[in-house]
Amino acid sequence: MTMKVTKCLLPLFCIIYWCTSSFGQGYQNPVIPGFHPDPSICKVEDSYYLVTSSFEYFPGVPIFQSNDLVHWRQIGHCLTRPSQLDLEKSGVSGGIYAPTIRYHDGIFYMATTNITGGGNFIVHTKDPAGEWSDPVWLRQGGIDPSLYFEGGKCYLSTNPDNCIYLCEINPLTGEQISESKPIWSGTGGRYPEAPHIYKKDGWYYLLISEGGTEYGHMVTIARSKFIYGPYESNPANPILTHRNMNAQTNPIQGTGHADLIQANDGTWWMVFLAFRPQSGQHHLLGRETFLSPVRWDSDTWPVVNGNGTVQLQMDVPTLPLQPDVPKSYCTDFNESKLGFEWNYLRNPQSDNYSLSEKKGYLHLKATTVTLDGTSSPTFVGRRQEHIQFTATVVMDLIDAHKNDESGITVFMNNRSHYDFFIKEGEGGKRTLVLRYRLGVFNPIAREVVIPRGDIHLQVRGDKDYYSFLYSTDGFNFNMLDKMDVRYISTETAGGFTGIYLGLFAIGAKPSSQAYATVDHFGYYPETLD
Ligand code: 6LW
Repeated sequence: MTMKVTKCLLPLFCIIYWCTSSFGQGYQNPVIPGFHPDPSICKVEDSYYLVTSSFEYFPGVPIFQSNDLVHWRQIGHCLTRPSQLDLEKSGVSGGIYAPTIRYHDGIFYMATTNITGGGNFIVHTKDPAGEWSDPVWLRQGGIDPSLYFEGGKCYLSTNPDNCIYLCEINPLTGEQISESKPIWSGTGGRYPEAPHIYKKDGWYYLLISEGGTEYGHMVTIARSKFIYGPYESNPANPILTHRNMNAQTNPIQGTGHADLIQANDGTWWMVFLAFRPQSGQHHLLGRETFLSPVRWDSDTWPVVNGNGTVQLQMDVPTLPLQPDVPKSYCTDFNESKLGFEWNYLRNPQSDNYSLSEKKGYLHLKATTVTLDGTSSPTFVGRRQEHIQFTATVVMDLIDAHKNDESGITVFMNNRSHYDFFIKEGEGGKRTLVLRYRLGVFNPIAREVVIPRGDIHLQVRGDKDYYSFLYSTDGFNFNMLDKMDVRYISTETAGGFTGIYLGLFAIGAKPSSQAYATVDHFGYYPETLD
């Protein structure tokens, strides 16, 4: 065990990267990098809480906490039990769509949609880092449920029929108390969605997104003296978009799906999603969470960062920036639980994963469920958060028979992934394989013979390629091959998610007793991209 701890501290295996923290002004976007779309935010005293969508991954709806809106720390997930989150058979970007988080009268509420089954629902808790309630289901259809509390009432908005609808509900039972009424269909952009209502200076403001979650994405706003309208559109809409000429070469694209928050010092801020194209017009990291200051004077419309565009490096005054805790990207599997960054695909079979068989090792039991279907394979992964990174895993495959396999996958979804793995051959022969799944194609790209025992598998990401390297000693790495990022990008693969780096084990036969022993896993960014 001492050996393992020492190994993990070696900079070659694990870089502990100190997040930039300062007390000056300015910050780096995205504030939560990697696949973290559809952010929603609320505040309790000096603490901010933020949730994002999670689709076919389990647990669902990661929740983050911050004191300065710039540095976010994950404190858990809202949906941790199968009774809250049934992901059975959820295919590409099934499962959990956009969540909303609100705090009212000592209770946190999170409303979201399970698109694969059940529709819109709410869970609640008094402790956002602890367990959340079982769901109460909502009658009003559409997606992107949002809650607005006022005077003992709770209003629900969603977007059935390409229009934002509003009704009154009981958020603890889900019961609908008033008829659903259409209130605004936006400025004419496709997919009016992501509604949130705020009250300011005697006006109800209705913030939505339009244009779809692609290059035409935009945030628009309307207001009314009455909650059910009529809503008048802001003449300066959209208030945030990168679809125009002034953002043509901006490395951030697809800005939309926003939520607003007023800090205790009176300043207003917007969190929203966007993506960072690479290798031409392709994005791999999914839609990420960004932050922008908002100027919102009395009785006027909100203005996002001056002209409705944002930058990676935001040179603006911030809240007092808190010194961040050092962020470790290395997992040595010494703890009794995996960190919050690790997720499963759909509802996992818990006895296929163990951290207790051998101290300091993750055991992955091979099953016949592959990465290509809609059942839950033996897979546990973390997000790619940076365009340039290196990830190294040290692992072995035990008690394997012919064609059992285990390794690391660069996984966009069940139809688009690159798999790099140890494969058991005949008579003790063992190979290392690079295989790709691109739609209906599933060929082996490369295969080499390797010795038995621990092997270091390394994936390096850059703007254009994923490179796959291996080593038997952890110092000398050989390149097996590299694969083009574009074939598994969102533009090619479709869906709403981003790349996961996943550890997996697959048995060729139901009788397989094979399991992988994972010694440690290091992920580190090469640059602060
Ligand atoms: C989400 C919708 C959207 O529900 O994408 O970009 C959908 N916005 O509001 C899935 O994330």
